[in-house]
Amino acid sequence: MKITAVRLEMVEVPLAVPIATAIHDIHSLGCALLTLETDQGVRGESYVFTINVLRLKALYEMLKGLEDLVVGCNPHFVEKIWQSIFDEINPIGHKGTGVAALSAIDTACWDIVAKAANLPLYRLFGACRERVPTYASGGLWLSSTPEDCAREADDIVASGFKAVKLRLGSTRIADDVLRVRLVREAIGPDIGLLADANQSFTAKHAIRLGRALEEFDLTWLEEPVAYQDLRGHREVRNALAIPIATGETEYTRYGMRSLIEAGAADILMPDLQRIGGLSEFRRAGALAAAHDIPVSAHLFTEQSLSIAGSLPNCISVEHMPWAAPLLNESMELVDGELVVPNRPGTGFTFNRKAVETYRL
Ligand code: SMN
Ligand code: MG
Repeated sequence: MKITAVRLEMVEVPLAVPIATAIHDIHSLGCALLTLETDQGVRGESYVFTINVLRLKALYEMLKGLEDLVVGCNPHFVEKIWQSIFDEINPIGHKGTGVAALSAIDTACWDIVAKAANLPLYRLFGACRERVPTYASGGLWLSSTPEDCAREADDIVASGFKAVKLRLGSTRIADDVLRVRLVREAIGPDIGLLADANQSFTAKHAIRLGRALEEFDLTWLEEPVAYQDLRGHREVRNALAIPIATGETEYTRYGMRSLIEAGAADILMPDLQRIGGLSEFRRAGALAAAHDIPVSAHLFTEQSLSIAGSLPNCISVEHMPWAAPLLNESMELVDGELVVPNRPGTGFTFNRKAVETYRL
C-alpha cells in the first residue's frame, strides 16, 4: 500500500459563547484537517488545531512542508514515517508546530492501518477495555461566575456525566474556594470534581489554595503552576494530599520523562497534538507505566479513545465536544463512561458537509 496524496483543509469552528481559562480566551477553533489518500482507496484522517484562528496557517504550512516525506510511503511503516519526520524537524525543534504536524500525520497513518485491517484501532493496538471513565470539560470556565458554574454543573450531571472539571485562577484565594464550594454543593459528594488552574499560580499560592480545598475531595488539581516549573509542581505535590495532574503542555516522551524525573505529577495528561501522535502517546503511556503513573488523555477526545481502550494505565479521557461539529459519528456516553467505538480506524470521520460549512 502507498500513500498517494495529502489533502489539507483549514476550517474555523466557532464556539456558541466565547470562553476563558486563566491563560486562554477562546471564541473559535482553527483546525487543520489532514486526509491521507492511498492507492487502495483507504483514507486516513486526523486534525490539529489552534485556539482561535490567527496562527492556523503555521500548522497548515508545517504539514505542507512535510508532504514529500509522506507521499509514496507505505502507511504500515508508520514508525519509520514517525522517525523520519522527527529527524527532519530536529533543526526547527521537537516542540510546537513541527510536533503537531508529526502528530497529525502519525494519527492519520494509524487510521489507515486499522481501516485496512478492518479493525478498530484499540483492538489493533491490543484492547484492554471497551468503556472509559470520562469527565465533562466543556463548561465551568473561568469566564463564568461561581453561581453560573454551579448551575452548569447541575445540568452536566443531569446529562449523564459522573465527573466535571472546573477552571480556577482567581486572584483571591477566597474566590476560587467559593467556585469549588458552590460546584461541590451543586453536584453532591458522589460526582467527581476536578480543578484546572491552567498554570496561573505560584507554588506558594497553589499550596495555600490547595490546603483550603482539601475538604472538597478533588480528584486532581491540574497545572497548578507554569508548565515548565517542574520544581514548583513538585513542591505543590509534596505539600498537598490532592493529586497533581499535568503534562498537557509538554511535548513527546522526553517532556513526559522530565516531568516523571522531577516528581512533578501524580497523573500525566498527554495531549495527542503535543505528544506526537498515537505512536508517541503509546510510548509515553508505557514510560508512565514503568513508573506506575496513570495517564489521562487531554482534549482530542474522539481520537484518544483508541489509546484509552488499549493502554492499561489510562484512567480517563477528557470529554471536550469541540470537534463534534466536524465529525459524522458522535461519542457515546453510557453510565458516565465513554464507549470506545468498534468502527474501523479511530472510528470517527470528517463530515464533508460540515467541512464545507466551516471551511476557510
Ligand atoms: C484547556 C486547554 C486548552 C484550551 C482550553 C482549556 C484546559 C484543559 O487546560 O485541560 O481542558
Ligand atoms: Mg488543563
